[in-house]
Amino acid sequence: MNESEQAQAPKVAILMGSKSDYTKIETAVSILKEFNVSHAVRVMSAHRSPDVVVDFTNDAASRGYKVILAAAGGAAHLAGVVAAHTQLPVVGIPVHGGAFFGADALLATVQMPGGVPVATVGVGSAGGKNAALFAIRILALSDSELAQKLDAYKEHERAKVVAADEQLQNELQGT
Ligand code: RP5
Repeated sequence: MNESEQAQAPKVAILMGSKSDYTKIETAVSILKEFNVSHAVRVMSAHRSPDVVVDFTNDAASRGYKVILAAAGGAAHLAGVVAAHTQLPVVGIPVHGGAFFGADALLATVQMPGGVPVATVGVGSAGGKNAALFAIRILALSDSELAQKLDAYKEHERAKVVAADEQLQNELQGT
C-alpha cells in the first residue's frame, strides 16, 4: 500500500459478532462520524465465521487500520480472537442482551489471559461511545487536529453539565 492509499484507508475497524449487535453499538459509529475518523463496520463471528475473522485480522495492520473495536454478546470471544491475531490495539465492547443482560459478554471479554490484551469498555450504549473515544485518543497521539477536537469535545461536555446545573438551580428556586 502506497502513502496516499494509507492516508485514505479506514483507521478504525468496528467488528461485531452479529448484525443484531449493530443497534446496540451504534454509538461507536456516531462518535467516529462526529470526529470524522475513517472507519469500516463489519459483521464477523469468532464462532460462526472464524476464518473471516482471522483473514481480516491478519491483514488489518498492513491495510492501514490502527485500532480495532470488537463487539459481541453472550460467549463473547470476538475481541480475544482478534487480539490473538494482531498487534494492533483491540478494544472489546461487551454487548447487552441474552439471559445475563451482557454480564456474560463482559466477563468473556475482560478476562483475557496475560499476554493478549483487550481493553474492555462497559456494557451498554456508553460502552460503544467510550470504545470509539478511546480509539480516537490513540489516534490523537499522532494527530494534533484530532487532539484539538478531543479538547473541544471535553469542553462541550463540561459546558453541558454546567448548563444543566444552572437550569436545575433555577427550577429549584422557582418552586
Ligand atoms: C454473539 O451472539 C453476537 O455477538 C450476538 O451478540 C449474539 C447473538 O447473535 P445472533 O443470534 O443474534 O446472531 O455471537
